Order: sequence, then structure tokens, then C-alpha cells
Amino acid sequence: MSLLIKDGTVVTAEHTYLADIYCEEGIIKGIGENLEVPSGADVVDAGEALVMPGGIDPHTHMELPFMGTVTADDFLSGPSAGLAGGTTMIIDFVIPSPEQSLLEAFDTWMANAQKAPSDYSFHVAVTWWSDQVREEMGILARERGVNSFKHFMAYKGAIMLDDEMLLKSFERCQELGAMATVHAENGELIYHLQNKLLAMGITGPEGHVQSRPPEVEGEATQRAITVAGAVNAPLYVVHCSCKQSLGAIAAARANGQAVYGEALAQHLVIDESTHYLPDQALAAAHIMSPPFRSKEHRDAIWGGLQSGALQTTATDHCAFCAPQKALGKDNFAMTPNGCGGIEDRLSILWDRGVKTGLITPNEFVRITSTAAAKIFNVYPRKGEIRIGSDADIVVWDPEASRTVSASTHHSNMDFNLYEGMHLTGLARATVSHGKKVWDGSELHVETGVGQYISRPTYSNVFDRVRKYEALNAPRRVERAEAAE
Ligand code: URQ
Ligand code: ZN
Ligand code: ZN
Repeated sequence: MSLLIKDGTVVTAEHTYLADIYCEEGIIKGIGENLEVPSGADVVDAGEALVMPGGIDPHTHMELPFMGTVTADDFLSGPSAGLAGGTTMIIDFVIPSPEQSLLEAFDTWMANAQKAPSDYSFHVAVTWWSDQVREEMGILARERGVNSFKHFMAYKGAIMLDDEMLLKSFERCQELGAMATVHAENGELIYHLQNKLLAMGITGPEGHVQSRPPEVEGEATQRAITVAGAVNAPLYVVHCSCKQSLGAIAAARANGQAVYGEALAQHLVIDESTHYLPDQALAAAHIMSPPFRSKEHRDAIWGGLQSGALQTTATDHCAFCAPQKALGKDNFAMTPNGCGGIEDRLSILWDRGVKTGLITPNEFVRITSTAAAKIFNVYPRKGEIRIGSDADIVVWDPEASRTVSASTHHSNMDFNLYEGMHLTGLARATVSHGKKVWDGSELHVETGVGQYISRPTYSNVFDRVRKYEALNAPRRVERAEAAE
């Protein structure tokens, strides 16, 4: 199988240049102007379009059992929606139940993912602690290609860890050369505020945002950074949504600590007022954690991406339909937390980021693909246009536009966060493993051709860890022997 992407402008995180791209057997084999290619190759016309590494979404939840139901998108429908939006790889979360073997949960997710049409990988969550968990983290890191472990500081009574567990697991990540990732919200405070609001008779979706103020996220982010610093584990903070969290991350990075941050597309454009919508079902459809924030926080998160304090963007695609959201109709705390967006991330960032001049096309590629590939150690196989890289490519039309709607999107969700938004910038074609799987209007996916991407430990984030270690090495005071 061979494919020629012709007459495009290649845009990587670093460079922009005119070139044809020739792909064979799923790999980029040729880059150059007016490439001579064997006859019979499929041809994608990239005239007036940008040829970029396919998007990598480092935060998704396909087929996740959560809060009494299971997410509506599976490993076929979710990634397919991603391909229609230019995303060619996801990193999903294996979330064991407390007391469940991490290896058993890993096998369950791997079985579910056998239907994937594009490549995938897994972070594994540590939702309890014991010598068994410690042992299994070693097996996952050494034998199963898992180099990142997730920790929840929220969701009390379900998957939340206390500081002792956090410390032990972060220390284990350091030992294994793995990245510790964290959902940083103070679960105790949230539980307290939820009960206080419910006792006041506030049972609607507006209770959700009021039980999760930015300070609750900021406190937990700072605490996670402090714990990670104490054991010198590299830390990746998922869905950073507010100034307080961003500030903690930026300060730690300025201090040389190996801390990384992720922004969700939705936290850049959706306002907190959606939690106060009079239409209860519509407000419930917006319930996710952290909740949506005011403009000052959204502007700060854009600033974090511009300054490099935040490195990646994701969707936290965790799709629940209206009947599932209705589980919380009498108590907002029972509403399954999560929203979709895997198909729209790139268009949102292009329309609201590049078209507005907030970020350049090269920065767009960095925050939608290359940075995640580097942080999670699959670069340059992924996240790059280079001879030998996987032919996961999006042919991006920078001027074409579309109106987002749940009636036309490819997710199983009955709701779309960006409903009615007219966005400029879309995938004219998406190529996965050298095969055109989206042609701008139709998906041409094959169930099960997606591959599990094994991710070795000790990504280059450990260069920063070592430097920080040297900077903060314990000091002993040499004292003369006390005279006898
Ligand atoms: O917290 C997460 O990342 C998962 C459980 C998705 N739900 C959400 O509200 N973000
Ligand atoms: Zn989370
Ligand atoms: Zn999530």
C-alpha cells in the first residue's frame, strides 16, 4: 500500500516547507518537492493545504465504567470521530477498581481496544496501594510498555488516593522511570462542599461548579507538585483549567522541576455560565471535572500554552448521553462527570488559536501532537513528519469551515459541547498508517487495524529530573570529630 500526499505545505512543530510526502507500508518513505513515485500509489491532493503530524490526544476515556454507567463511545466510535477531526492516536486510561489487579484491568482495556481503527496506548491509574500494586506497576512498565501512571486526588469514595498513597506511587514512578500523572482537585473539600450545597437544597448542575472552585484545584496541584518534588518524580498535571493550577505548574517549572501541564480544548472556549443554564439537561450535559471557568481563567490557560508553561492539549473525551446524565437529576453529585470533544479539538484550536493569532501553526502542531509524543516517549515514531516516522498525517485545510453539530458528528454522543459553532480549519484528509481513512466527508476506517503503542520508560523528561535532583541533592554538614 503506497500513498503520495502531493503539493502540500508541511508544518511541523519546528519547520514549515513545501514538499510531497510518500508513504509506503504505513511509514513515511519520501519527503521532497515533485517526488517521483511508483505508479499505482494513491494520491491525496494537498494543494493549498497544510500537511501536519496527526493529532495525538493524550487523555480519553473509551468504554469507561464510571459513576454507575459506561461511557457512550467505544474504541471504534471514539477514535473514528477522532480521525474525522485529524487525530490519529489516543492515549486512554486503564482505571482499575480499588483492590482490582492493575494487570487484569490492563487486559480488559486491551481486549476492548482490539476494535480500534487507529493507534492507541494506555496510561494506567493507581486507585489503591499495596505491595501487589507496587509489583504490578513494575511489570506494566518493564513488560507492557506503560510509562505513565495516573493518580486521582478527587472522586472521594471511588478512585481517590490519600497523600500517603500518592507519595508511595510517585516514588515508584521515579524508580521505574515512569511519568506520574495526576487529576488534581482536593476531593475532601469537594465532598464537603457538595454536602453543604445539597443541604442548602442546591441539587441542580449549578451545584457542581460551586463545589469545585479554582482554589480546590490550585491547592491539589500545588500539593501534587510538592509530593512529586520530594521524591523527584516527573509530574504531568492533566486538565489544568484555572490560574491557580497554572501558577503552581509555572512556578515549579521555573524552579527546574520536571512538571508538565495539559489543557483541554473545552476549558479554552466554554464558559462557566453553562453550569447555570436554566435547561437542566443542557446544564447537566456540561458537567465535567474540573468544571468550566470564567474568561480570566480561560485567558490564563491560553497564556500557559503560549508561554510553554503548559505543553499539551487534549479532550478528556468521556462521553455520556442525556439518559446517563439524568442519573444526577435529583443530586448533581450523582451526575456522571465527563464531556466529549475528540472530533473537534483541532478545529477549536485552529479557529480560536491560530486564526486569532494567539498561536502559530508550528505551535499548533506542538500542542496537538509533538509535545505529547515527546513527553510520553513515542517521538519521532509519532508526532513528526520525518523519514521513518509512522505515516499518521492530517491534511489540514486552514480556510475551510464547518458548523459543529451532534447531528453530524461521528461520536455516539447525543450532545456536542460546541453545538452550532462555525469553525474555520478542518481535516481535508486524515491518513493513518499510510492509508486515507477520512476524505473530508466520509470515514473509511477498518475495525481493529489500530495498533497498541508500547511506550518505553525514561523518556527525555528524566533529563530534567536528573538536573533537578542535582540541584536539590541532600546536603550533609561535615563536622570535625568531637575532641576525645
Ligand atoms: O476526571 C476525569 O478525567 C474522568 C473521570 C473524566 N471525567 C471528567 O469529568 N473529567
Ligand atoms: Zn480527571
Ligand atoms: Zn479524564
